[in-house]
Amino acid sequence: GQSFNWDDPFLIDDQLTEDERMIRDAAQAFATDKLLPRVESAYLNEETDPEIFREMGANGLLGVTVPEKYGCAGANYVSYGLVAREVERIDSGYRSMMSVQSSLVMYPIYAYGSEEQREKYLPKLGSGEWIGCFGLTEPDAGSDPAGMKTRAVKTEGGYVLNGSKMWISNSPIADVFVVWAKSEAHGGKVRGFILEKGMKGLSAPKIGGKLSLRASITGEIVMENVEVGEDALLPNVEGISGPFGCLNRARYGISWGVMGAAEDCFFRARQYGLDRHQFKRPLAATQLYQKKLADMQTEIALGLQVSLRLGRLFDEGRFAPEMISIAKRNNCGKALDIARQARDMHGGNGIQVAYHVMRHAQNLETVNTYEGTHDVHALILGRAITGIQAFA
Ligand code: TGC
Ligand code: FAD
Repeated sequence: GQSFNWDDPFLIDDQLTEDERMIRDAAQAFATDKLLPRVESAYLNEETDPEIFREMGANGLLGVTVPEKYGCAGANYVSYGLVAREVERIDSGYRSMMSVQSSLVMYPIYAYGSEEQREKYLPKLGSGEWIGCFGLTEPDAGSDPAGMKTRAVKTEGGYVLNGSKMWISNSPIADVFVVWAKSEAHGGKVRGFILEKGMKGLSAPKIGGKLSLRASITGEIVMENVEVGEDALLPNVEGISGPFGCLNRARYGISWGVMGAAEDCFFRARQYGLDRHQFKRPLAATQLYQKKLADMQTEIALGLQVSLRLGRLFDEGRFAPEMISIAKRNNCGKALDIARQARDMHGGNGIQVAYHVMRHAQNLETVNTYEGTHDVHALILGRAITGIQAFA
């Protein structure tokens, strides 16, 4: 018969191709060697090392689905998900840095950009020489991005942009800004623009004071009469479905990523329970402790299987946004529960940075909120189930 692997109950590893396993192993080695040694001090000091982008690029982890022609791996979506899982096993903030660059900056330039834009930006974003950010959310438009106020007005040679974006990952250190604005010349429809650091009127102040995702820098994007040429416009998409097309990819990656964070919490809680003795026996010998471990194992096994299925559907071009909502919403919610449980199971040590679990739990608060909150994804599904739109 088949033996049971407690850390891979349904043999996910078996369901991967040789190429996928190779990318997964490379990402795991990179994450363990380069990210894990930095994360405690990065988190405590709220410091983001921009060098990480260069290192991720050198290891082929940026824009993994972008074709080799642009200096990227040209791998499939399952591989992208596996990279997210390995990076987020260390920290959700590091995975954010990677997924914003890959899904929210490189993907729209690849999918909606001109050949000139692709050639100009993709190789440097893929190598990590340039850092990208994605500006959709605004102070008064979060769950409802269609309510954005940022405007692009046509001039003789291009556009003038005015507005402000809020909660933008990477923005204070970004070289390239993919920004979404309503364009009067296009009937008020949302259009995408590529802005560059140093443009007159463009600034990106850091947002301090975060108690979550502290290893990933977050900022605003402020645009005061920023003038761009016609070549800054992403020519091949119009309407709010443009940014949503990027979010689909990022949300899919997050569904894998959070399972990596959850696995780290599960593995650590298991080991802690075996090592720590109270009442003259290991914590892991108690029924309550074992039940918690069984719940973690179950939710991780189910969540990974859903992400893998979704990745296969992506690679066949057969995904629907609602499928992504199920995976993003459920995997984030379960990962957050698992991290909180693991924190509790570590007792007092659980509040220490050296034990990692509380950092994961704090990070997952953000991941449960960004890219569509847990409740917003419920409403997307509720609309699909009932045919009734409950947002507004
Ligand atoms: P709705 O009326 O539903 O649709 C308007 C148009 O958009 C199309 N569409 C989609 N297209 C592709 N993919 C999707 N997932 C799509 N969802 C909708 C739709 O077909 C329609 O097209 P058309 O041509 O008929 O006009 O749109 P709505 O304005 O009512 O939106 C509702 C809602 C709540 C679903 C949506 O606004 C939403 O998803 N809100 C959440 C916002 C969000 O996720 N923001 C994320 C910001 S980026 C971020 O957080 C990065 S974090 C860093 C990291 O990833 O690590
Ligand atoms: P709100 O939309 O105000 O929601 C507040 C609460 O109300 C939530 O519980 C929500 O579920 C609920 N709610 C809202 N509408 C409804 C409704 N109709 N019915 C019932 N409940 C509702 N954005 C980017 O564009 N780019 C980025 O790189 C980026 N990075 C981020 C990094 C971090 C660290 C964080 C925290 C956020 C980031 N975001 C980014 C923004 C993120 O996508 C938004 O925070 C998120 O979409 C929620 O919007 P909001 O914060 O305005 O909350």
